[in-house]
Amino acid sequence: MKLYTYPRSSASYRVRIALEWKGIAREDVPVDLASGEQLSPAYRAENPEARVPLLIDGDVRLTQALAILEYLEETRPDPPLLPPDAAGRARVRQLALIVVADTQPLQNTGPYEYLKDPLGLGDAERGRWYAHWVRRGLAAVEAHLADDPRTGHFCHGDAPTLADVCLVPQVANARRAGLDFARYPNVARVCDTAMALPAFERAAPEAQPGAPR
Ligand SMILES: N[C@@H](CCC(=O)N[C@@H](CS)C(=O)NCC(=O)O)C(=O)O
Repeated sequence: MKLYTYPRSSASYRVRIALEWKGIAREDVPVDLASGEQLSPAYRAENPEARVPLLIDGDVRLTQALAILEYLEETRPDPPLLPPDAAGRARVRQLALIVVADTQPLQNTGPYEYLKDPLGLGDAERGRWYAHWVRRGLAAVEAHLADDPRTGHFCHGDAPTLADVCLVPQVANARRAGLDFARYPNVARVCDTAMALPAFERAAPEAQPGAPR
């Protein structure tokens, strides 16, 4: 399998975690988001969305991390990243989507840069934007985790699921940005538990070749 990836891309990080968890070997193709390589004609020819991740599995080419995660789950179900019951799977997808659909897109590099040029926002205003939307997303996850007896060592029960796979990279971003986690004790707890697992460690940005220090 080939994964077009960037160390600090949280969407790529989700896919790296799932591949590591399921023991699937991969070849990484680095795409340097810091220099805007994703916007180059050469990369757009690979992925017209001009974003990472892109996964190639034989004849299958997939973008959108959640679609990739579901594909991996269906084609390599062991070890699972979704619970056995329909309501549990829906809860896991609900938690994952708070991150994937409602949080990460608002702090992603492309939109974040657009706030500066052409919209003209300074670093302080952009920082407020970032913190506002990430806090709102984390608060939503925190409320669900705190209120539900199905929360365990991880977001859903005592084994990692796609919810943890999506939450951990978002939390890593937020910690790098210096956000305070005192208001999100359950989020912090499940992420610390997950990050201590070897599969999650191997997928982390700092464990990737060429990762920025
Ligand atoms: N919805 C997509 C988001 C992909 C995405 O936003 N990737 C980011 C890195 S985490 C990216 O490539 N950003 C570069 C840009 O927006 O120019 C997914 O979940 O895969």
